[in-house]
Amino acid sequence: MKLLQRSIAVALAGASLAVASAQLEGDKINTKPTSHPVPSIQDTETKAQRDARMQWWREARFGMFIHWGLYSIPAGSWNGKQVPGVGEWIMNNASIPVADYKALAPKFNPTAFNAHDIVALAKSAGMKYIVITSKHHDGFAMFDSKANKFNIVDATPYHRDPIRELAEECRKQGIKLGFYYSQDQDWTYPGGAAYKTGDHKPPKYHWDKAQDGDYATYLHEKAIPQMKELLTNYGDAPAVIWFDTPTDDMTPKLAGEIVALLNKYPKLIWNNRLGGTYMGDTETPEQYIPANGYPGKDWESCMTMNDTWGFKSDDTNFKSTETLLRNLIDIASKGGNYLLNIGPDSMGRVPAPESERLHAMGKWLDVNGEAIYGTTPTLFGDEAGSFSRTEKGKDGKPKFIASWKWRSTTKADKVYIEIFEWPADGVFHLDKLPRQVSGAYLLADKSHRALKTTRSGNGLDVQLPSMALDPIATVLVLKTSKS
Ligand code: H79
Repeated sequence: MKLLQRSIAVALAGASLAVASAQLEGDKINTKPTSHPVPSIQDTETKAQRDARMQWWREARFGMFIHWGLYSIPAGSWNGKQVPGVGEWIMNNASIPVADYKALAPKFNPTAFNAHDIVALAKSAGMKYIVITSKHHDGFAMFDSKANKFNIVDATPYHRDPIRELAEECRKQGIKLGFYYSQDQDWTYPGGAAYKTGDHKPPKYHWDKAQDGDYATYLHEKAIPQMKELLTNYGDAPAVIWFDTPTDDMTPKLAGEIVALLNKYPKLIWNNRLGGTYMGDTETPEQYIPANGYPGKDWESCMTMNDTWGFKSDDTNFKSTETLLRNLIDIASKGGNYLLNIGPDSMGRVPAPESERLHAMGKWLDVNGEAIYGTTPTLFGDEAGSFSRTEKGKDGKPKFIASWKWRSTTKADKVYIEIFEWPADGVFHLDKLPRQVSGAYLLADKSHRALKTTRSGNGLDVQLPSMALDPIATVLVLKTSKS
């Protein structure tokens, strides 16, 4: 069966190859002929079209991820025991039978959820888009679905559609909304995929007979109809579809059926996790920041504030505002976006440590946002750190040792230096200068008082005030010649 599928895929690839090469033009991004049974927008658009489609996303730099679903009820513990691992994985990690997990739905009544307040929180944090879990691996739809009854409107006493409420608020408050949709893993619908944990057995790693079924049937009966609902029922939204955890079950042919649907929405941005060899628009490093970004590619680091995506009552291991802001600046300096997660609880409340940190980040961005939004990567590069000559990372390759003295971002006629470590002698020194500098000031100084600059070798010395203006990062602006 597997072999047969493969030979069909190869035959199809051969057929579309001829078509794709006939369409080749000089300005296409993908100059190699595609082997996709259904060419995606990335296969066919020009570079100029890609740039226009990605523009808002590239300028945004900072987005809010929201992981919210039934898993916020157990909040990390089952039958009185703490279950190790991320909260939204509790069904898999604790091998919860389908019927028992589904029994959470009648208990879900998040009356404290307030779409206005969550959108306002994202805005005050300086975030430019939101991506929310419309369905995670547990298969529970957080939206009104005619395609499947296991959803928040039909299966809970709440009977409301938070995705609709968020879509309306996002439109009112002028912020983009994207939908996370677990297209491949689905632990409560027969045939949905499951990643292996614990002692779950191959080939499907299911833990309940109710999960057995045909994967293509799951896609045709649930995932694809639900994606159609998400793409048609929410006005302007979604601006983004955020796929996750593709398995080998997602063949190029099956993925092509999803791509045919996505292709009807030419403004849509989707990530590299669909599967079936489709590369999507964005690289998606999860819980890390790549040493040098992905030069020439669009990318987004998604990260948690503590150690879970879905709410876990005992996870108080929150990163400091300092770490979160440094991450945002680090990511921007490497040309990526930061998709920072919140995990509302079973009442729909945002945990206070999360909203506090977001407000603090927003305060910094109110003053220093022009050094983040719409910028391009550093013109320097060595400031982020270097690969160790002796230490090896988990992958056996030289370990990247980050340096946290400063970062840099760039605009057409400005170079921004985000200074973390204030120089003891008050002089900020650059070894080299990528452009001619005509002036310098601090963003946090409202009067933009000119700072004294002197050439020093091939570089520059800037005379700073004796104290940093911000305890986390003070932004030095260099006015420069045009790029
Ligand atoms: O939605 C969040 C995660 O639930 C999801 N992606 C982010 C955005 C994700 N699902 N799987 N993975 C990421 C990667 C899989 C990791 C695994 Fe494991 C390691 C699966 C089994 C071992 C982590 C640890 C999950 C269960 C145990």
